[in-house]
Amino acid sequence: MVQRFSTRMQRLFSNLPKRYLGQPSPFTHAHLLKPGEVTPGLTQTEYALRRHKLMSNIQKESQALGLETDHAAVFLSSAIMYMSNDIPFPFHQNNDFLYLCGFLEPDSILILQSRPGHSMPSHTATLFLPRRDSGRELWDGPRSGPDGAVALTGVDQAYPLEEFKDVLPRLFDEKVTLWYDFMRPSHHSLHSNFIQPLIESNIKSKDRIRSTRLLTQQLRLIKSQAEIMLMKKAGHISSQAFIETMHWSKAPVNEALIYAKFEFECRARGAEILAYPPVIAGGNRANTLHYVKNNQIVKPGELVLLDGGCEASCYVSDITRTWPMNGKFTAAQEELYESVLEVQKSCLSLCIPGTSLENLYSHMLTQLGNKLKDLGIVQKRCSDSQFFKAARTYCPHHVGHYLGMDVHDTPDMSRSLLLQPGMVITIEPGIYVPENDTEALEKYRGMGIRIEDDVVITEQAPLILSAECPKEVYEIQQVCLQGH
Ligand SMILES: [Mn+2]
Repeated sequence: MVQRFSTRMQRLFSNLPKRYLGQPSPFTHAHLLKPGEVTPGLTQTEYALRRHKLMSNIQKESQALGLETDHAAVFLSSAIMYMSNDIPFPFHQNNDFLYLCGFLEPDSILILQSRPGHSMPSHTATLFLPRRDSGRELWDGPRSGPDGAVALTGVDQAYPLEEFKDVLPRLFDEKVTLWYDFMRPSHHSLHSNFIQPLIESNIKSKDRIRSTRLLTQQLRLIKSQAEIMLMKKAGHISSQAFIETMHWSKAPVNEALIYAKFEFECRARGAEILAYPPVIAGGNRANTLHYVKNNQIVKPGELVLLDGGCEASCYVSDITRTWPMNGKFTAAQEELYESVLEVQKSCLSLCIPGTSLENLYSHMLTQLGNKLKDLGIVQKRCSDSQFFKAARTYCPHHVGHYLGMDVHDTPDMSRSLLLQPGMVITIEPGIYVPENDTEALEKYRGMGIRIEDDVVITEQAPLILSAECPKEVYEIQQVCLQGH
């Protein structure tokens, strides 16, 4: 099968139009893509295997349900979002759609159809996409068109979007189960123009519409070797950006400037965009967990918490570091910081197959409870359950989440799932002591500390994707004061 794919791939590459497509191609962007790659680091073969696995899982599920129908899985791209009239936001593709075909244009549909007379996972992959239009391309840039899309992505066939309306009714005329994310369609107008009317006019067939949410997330949960290489790249870029930002930042400084510096350092290293609006919180503002205003002055002697990460080649990183703005921790800052760091390392050492994010969360709360007792933040005479409760008060968020193409990746996958090699998670304990917390020792008030790393589960020791990013007290002080 691999031979068949690679021969086909070579043929398709040689057919690649020698013109700009709607996204980088190995012909136009040889600095980003090797021959046979659809997006950087991911080949046509890898995308074809993803579709093959999806159809194989659909087959298993339909067998379990006793469905004796043909199958069609439909995935919508994202739509362009507008900031104001005619002014688009940077386009971001729907990641389920992207995962299955690597196509980066808006207003497109991927359909995977079982082949009548053939057993699954054998299927036909078809893209419907915006037709070439010199008027629109003058404004928005080149489009791939059906020929470019087939040659680049390796799907079986592609047609202009308007032809989709001719295909869709057939899905219900014939005996077909439609697999489609009807609860959260990623493209409102494609959904309401094409698919919603069909679903509504076929009420009796509702049992023939099944969600793809869990199916795609189950695949995306376990990363391939190629995906882990891309996540390593994202972790490397973000870690280097942290080092540069830590070294450069001197108080007093506006959080906005730290934001700009961090984003610059990520993009200068090849990241396309930041993965999410970063939190850059000086002093007590670190106690606002989603502080993204980033517009206040960080004063000398204060800690700054930076929760940020880049997106590079469609994969993200998510790192948090907390460091002292004048380069040296005060005694109280160091006590609190070392406590969080010890808990974080303890959680990291447990990131092995067979445990779960929920188990790690319980472990974090127990460890944090002990630290709160040792630090004197919670009265020593409390009971164990009170320490546990205090840990939840001083760390109101979870220990971590799955990571991948999205920051909060595969959100419908339970945190009770046993970790397996190929899963990627974050580990991010924190202690937050608001300045108005009169219960806490005064010296700790107004500090919020979180330390977050990205971790690949392997058969052996966990692989820390953000390992280059300093977190020991002496390392941080060295980077801040002396450079690197
Ligand atoms: Mn996170």
